[in-house]
Amino acid sequence: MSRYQASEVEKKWQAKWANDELYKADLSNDKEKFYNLVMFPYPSGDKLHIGHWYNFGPADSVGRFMRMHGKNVLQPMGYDSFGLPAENYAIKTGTPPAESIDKNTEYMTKQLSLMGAMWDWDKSVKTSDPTYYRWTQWVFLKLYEQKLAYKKEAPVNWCEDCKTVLANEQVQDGHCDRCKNEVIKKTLAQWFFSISDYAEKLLNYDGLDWPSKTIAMQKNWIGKSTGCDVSWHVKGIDAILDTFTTTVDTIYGVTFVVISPEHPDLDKFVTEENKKAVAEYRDNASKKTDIDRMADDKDKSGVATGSYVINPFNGEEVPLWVADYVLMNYGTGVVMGVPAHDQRDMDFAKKYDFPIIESVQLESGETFVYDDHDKYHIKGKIIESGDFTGMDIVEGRTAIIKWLEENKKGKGTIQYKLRDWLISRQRYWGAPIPIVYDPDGNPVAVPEEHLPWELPTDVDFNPDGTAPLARSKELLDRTEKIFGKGYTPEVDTMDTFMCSSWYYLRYPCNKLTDKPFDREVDDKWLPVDMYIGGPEHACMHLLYARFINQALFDGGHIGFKEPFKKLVHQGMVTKDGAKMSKSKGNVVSPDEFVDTYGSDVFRMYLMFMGPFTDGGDWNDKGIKGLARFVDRFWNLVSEPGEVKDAAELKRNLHKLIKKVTEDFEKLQFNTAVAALMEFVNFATKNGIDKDSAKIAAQLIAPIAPHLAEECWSVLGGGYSIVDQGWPSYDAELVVDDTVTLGIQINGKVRGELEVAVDAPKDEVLAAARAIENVAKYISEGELVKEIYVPGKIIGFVIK
Ligand code: ANZ
Repeated sequence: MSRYQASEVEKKWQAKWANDELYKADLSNDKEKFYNLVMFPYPSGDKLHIGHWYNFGPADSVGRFMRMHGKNVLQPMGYDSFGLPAENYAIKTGTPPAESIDKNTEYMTKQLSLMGAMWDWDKSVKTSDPTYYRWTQWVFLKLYEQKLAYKKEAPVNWCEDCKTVLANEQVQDGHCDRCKNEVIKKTLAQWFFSISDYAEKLLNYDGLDWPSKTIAMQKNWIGKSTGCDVSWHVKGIDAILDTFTTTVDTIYGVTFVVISPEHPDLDKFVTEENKKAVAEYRDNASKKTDIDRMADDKDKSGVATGSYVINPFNGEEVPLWVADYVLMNYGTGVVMGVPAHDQRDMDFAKKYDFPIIESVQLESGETFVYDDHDKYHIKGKIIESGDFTGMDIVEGRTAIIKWLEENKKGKGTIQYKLRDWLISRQRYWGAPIPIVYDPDGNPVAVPEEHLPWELPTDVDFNPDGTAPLARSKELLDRTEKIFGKGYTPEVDTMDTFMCSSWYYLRYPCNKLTDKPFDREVDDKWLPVDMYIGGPEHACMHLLYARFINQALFDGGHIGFKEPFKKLVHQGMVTKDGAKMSKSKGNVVSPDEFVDTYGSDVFRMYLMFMGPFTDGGDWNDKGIKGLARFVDRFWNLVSEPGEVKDAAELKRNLHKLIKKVTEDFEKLQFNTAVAALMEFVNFATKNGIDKDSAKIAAQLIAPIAPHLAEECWSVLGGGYSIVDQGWPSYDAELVVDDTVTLGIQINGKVRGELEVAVDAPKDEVLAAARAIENVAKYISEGELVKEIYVPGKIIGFVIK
C-alpha cells in the first residue's frame, strides 16, 4: 500500500489556494451569503493550542460544506490583540506590547495557514491596530451621544493582582476571571455603559438559534424579577422607606424590616444610643464580599437602628434593623423580613428573637419557605391576612399590588440583576477612552477628526494601581495643544471586551478609512449565519456584543438587532480529564502532530474524538489509525478500477451521501468520519469506479480539504473541489432492503437473523428455526407458537 504524502500535498495546495485567493470572498456577488464566524483568538505567546484547532477546524468544515452548496462564504480571521497578557509580558521582559503582539500574530498566522482553512486574510482585523481601535473609539462616542456612556463614582470590583477594576461579568465567585485572585471593592470614578437599560431587549431571543443553556445563562445573569415596592412610614420621622419584594403575599407575615449598611439615608434612622454599634457594623460589612454577605449558609448578622416602621396594611410597628445580607445595589436596598417564608429572614429572626408569623400556606395546608424556582408558580393560599385571607397566592399578589397602587402605598415594579458594564481599566494595553476634561473637570468627547486618539508610547507601564497613561507627557501635551490650557486627558483605557463587541461588523469593511463599516454592506452580510466559540463567553462577550449591536441599531447605524443568528459551542478538549493549562503543564501542542501527520489527519482525529459539542479527552494513541485511514482512502480513491458488485457499491455510496450530508448539517463530525471509514472498508474489498471515487472525494472535502483536492485533481476533476457542488443521493437507493431482527425464545433473545424486508413469513421462520442455537432450544421442548412481526421481531414459544 503506497503512503499518502500529506506534507507535500498539503504544502502544494496551500500555496496554490493562497496564490489564487481562492477563499477571498467577493462581497458584491449575489449568490446567497454565508457569514461563517469563529471567536477570534488572542495572539498570546502560547501560540495556537488544541482548543483553537478544535474550534477552528470544524468551523472551517462548516464553511467548506456551505461553499460546496453554492453559498458565498465569508470566513474571516483576526486577532483580539489588546489586553493584559501582552502587557504583563512587557512588564516582565521589557518588550513593548506592540512588538510582542506583532511577533505572535505573525507566528499564529503561519500556524493558521497550515490548517489549510478557508480564512479570508484579505478581511482580517487586529484590534490593537490604530486603524481598528480608531473605530472602537467611534463606537464609544456613539454610545456617549446616545447617553449610554457615563462616568460615575461607585464601589467597583478591584483585582489587586491585575491592578485594575473589573466588570461584574468578569468576577466569578468573588474572584478575578483572569488571574483568579480575590476581588475587593474600591470606590472609584469610572466609565460605564448603560447595558441595564437594555435588559428587556436582551431578554428577547426571537429568531435566534442558540443553545438553550446559553440563553438560560444569559437570562439568569440578566435576572428579571417581577414584584412591587411597598412604602413604609418611619415612625416619628417624616420619612418613607421602600422595600422591594417579589412575594408581597407575605406582607402580613413581616416582623421586621432590614436596611443595607450602605443605604445613603441610613443615618437618619439611627437613634443616638445605636449610632456607635451601627457605625462599627457598617465598617465591618464594607470588608466583606457580596458573595459572603448573600450566602445562605453564612451566619446572618445585624444591629438595631432604634427606629420602627409601620406596615401599611395592618398598621403594625416593626423594628428597623441594619443587616449586611441586604445589598444596596439591588432593588431599593431595604427588605421586608418574613421569617416564616424566607430562609435568610428565618435565620435572622431566630438569632435575634423576632416573631415568626405565617401568612401563606400550600394547598395541602403545609407551611413552606420560598425558593427561587417556585416563586411565580406556587399553588397555595393566603392566611391571616385581613381582606386577602383565603385568596390564591398568585391572585392575591395582584390584589395586594392593586391595593398598594390605589392607596399610593407602593407600586408594581420590575428589577433586573444586570448592572451597568464598567468599561474603564487602569491598564496600558487597550484603546484609550476618547474623552478629555475641561479645566473644571467636565468631560468633553474627543471630536471624530482626532480619532484615532492614539495610545501614547512614552509610558512606564509597570502597574502601580494608577492608570499608566497618566504618566504620559505626550498625551497631556497633545490634549492641551488641541483643546487648550488646563485640559486633561482621560487616562483609563477600555475593557478589551469592547474591542471584541463589534469586530464582526468590521470584517466585511476592514479597509474603510472614513467609517467603521458601510451600512449597506453590513446589512447584507449580517447577522452572522454561524458563530462557533467557547461557552465561557455566555455572559461576557456574547452579552456585550448583543448590547453593542442593539445600541448601534437604535442609533441608526445598522439595520439588524442581533449579531449572531446561529451559535454553537464546541466542547472542551481535556488531558487526562483535566483542563489543559500552562500551570498544570498538561498542554498538548498541535504543531508536532500536524508536522508528522498533516493537517487533515489532525483535524479529522479531533473530530473523531467524540461529539463536537461534547469535546473529549486528548490521547494520541489513535492518531496513527486515522493516518492509516487516510492512506487507505487515498489508495482507494486515487486509483479506481474494477468493481465486483456495482449495485451494492451504488447503494453504499448513496447511503454514505445521505449520512454524511445529514451529519454535517448537524455538526456531527464524528459519525460522519465513522461512516466514511466504513465505506472505505467496503469499497476496498469491492472496488470503486471513477465516478464513485469522485463522489467520495467530495464527501470528505469539508473535513480533509487537501486530501480531497488531491484526489479530485488526480481523478481529473476541475479546480477547485470546493466549487464543484455537493453530491445528491437517490432516495430509493438509501432505503434499507434488509433488516436484522432479534430472535426471541420465550421472551429471551437467543439469536439474530438478517432478512429481506419483503421476505414471506414462512421463509423467515424457517430460516430462524435453522439457526443452530435456536434449533437447540426448540428441540428441548414443544413448540407452541411462532411469531413474526415484519421489521420488528421473530419469536418462538416453547413448553
Ligand atoms: C419579602 C419576602 C418574603 C421575600 C419571602 C422573599 C421571600 P429576587 O427573586 O432575587 O429578585 N431582596 C430584595 N432586595 C434585596 C436586596 N437589596 N438585598 C438582598 N435581598 C433583597 O429576590 C427578591 C427578594 O429578595 C425580595 O423578596 C426580598 O425578599 C429580597 F417569603 O421580600 B423578599
